[in-house]
Amino acid sequence: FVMMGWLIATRSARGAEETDDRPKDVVAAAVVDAGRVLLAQRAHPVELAGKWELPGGRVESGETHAAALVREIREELGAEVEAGDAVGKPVTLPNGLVLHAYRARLRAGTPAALEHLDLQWFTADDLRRLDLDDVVPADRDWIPELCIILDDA
Ligand code: DCP
Repeated sequence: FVMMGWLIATRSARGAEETDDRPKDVVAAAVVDAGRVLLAQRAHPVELAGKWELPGGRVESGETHAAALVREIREELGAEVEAGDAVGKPVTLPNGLVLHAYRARLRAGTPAALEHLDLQWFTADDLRRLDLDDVVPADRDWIPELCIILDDA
């Protein structure tokens, strides 16, 4: 009984983040179609709400980045994509999560804002005009490479 009490006490003393043994990787999709890239406006948390991001989410245990990207876009946008090459360099967040962006091609369906405030297609010129304050901080470094990708498209 003493042992059980100790177990319960140490488990509940730990924060939720320390007991989170999921992979630290987050994947984000640069869906490019007709010379434009799809950005999604975050609904949460408050500090990121209203800011544009490449849609995506956390990789699950045993899942490849490509599979996570396909799953997240299906869940968040209701569309089917195929994952492609990496975009830019991975970005490490202060909380230890590591973000990886990949190009993605639409296979089926029309993206819809199922979990975001809004979706918008951006040309390279639209991206250059975009105020970086309106972009999720971690995604800002990817904007120049996205412009190059769109200029080449
Ligand atoms: N993130 C980011 N830029 C992106 C995508 C994600 O900075 N283009 C960050 C925001 C969060 C973390 O990555 O800190 C996880 O993103 P989401 O909340 O979108 O992912 P999930 O829905 O998978 O997270 P959870 O399962 O924790 O709810």
